[in-house]
Amino acid sequence: MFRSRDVPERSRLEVKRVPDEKPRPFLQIGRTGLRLGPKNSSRRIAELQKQFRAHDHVILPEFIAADLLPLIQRQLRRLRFTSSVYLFSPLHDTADAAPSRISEFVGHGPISDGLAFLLNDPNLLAILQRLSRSPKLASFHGRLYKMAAKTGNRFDWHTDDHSGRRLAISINLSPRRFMGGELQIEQSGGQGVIEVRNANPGDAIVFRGERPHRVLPVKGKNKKLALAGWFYAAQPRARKPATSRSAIR
Ligand SMILES: O=C(O)CCC(=O)C(=O)O
Repeated sequence: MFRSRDVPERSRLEVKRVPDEKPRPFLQIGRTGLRLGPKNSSRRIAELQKQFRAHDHVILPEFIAADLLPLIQRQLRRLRFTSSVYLFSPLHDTADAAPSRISEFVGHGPISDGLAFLLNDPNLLAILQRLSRSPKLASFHGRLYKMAAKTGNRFDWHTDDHSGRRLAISINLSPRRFMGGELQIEQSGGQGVIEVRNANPGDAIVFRGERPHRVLPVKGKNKKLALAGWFYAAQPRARKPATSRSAIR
């Protein structure tokens, strides 16, 4: 559980923006399954481990490879979205005293099951476990969400350190580049807030969900479509429904 003494006043923390870069893809899911960069894997994993330890996240460029992404995006067009609102207990600091609010449109369709299958690949779980130096990662569960400027949804500050969640991921599946929707993560030791964008469709951010984090609203006309979820210590049990849910389309 999140403890008040860990939390400096968030509004006073400096925000460091991680510049958009285009490093070579290393770990990818493509039409033929999981792909790991052919050369120097151990060196790349060591670099990623270092980055993860220092910054509480790593970016995996083109995590969904170019030969698979358009097929997924085609399926995403057929998704039915429902709106959900989750309320989290306040993170105990003076800047965020109100309950945190996660307001999202969640997509349901066969593609959700397909992506869940791909992200439960035991080899992927083992690599991410190594990269993040997590204890055993046994399964993945996530959901597809969309954010648009006109609906104004955002994820307020919250933590994901419950229900056996050990590691978080957010994969950008948007058909077009969007503005806003950045992920901010409060770093440990009062080091400030780091702001990350997985700007290119297919890119993923793997991050320490136990650190307080939030997603800023999307701006402009293009929406954000993402698969966000968690790697768990065990096979997840049946989940509770959201606190409010209504079909919108
Ligand atoms: O999609 C993201 O960037 C983060 C999502 C998130 O914070 C969550 O699902 O709890």
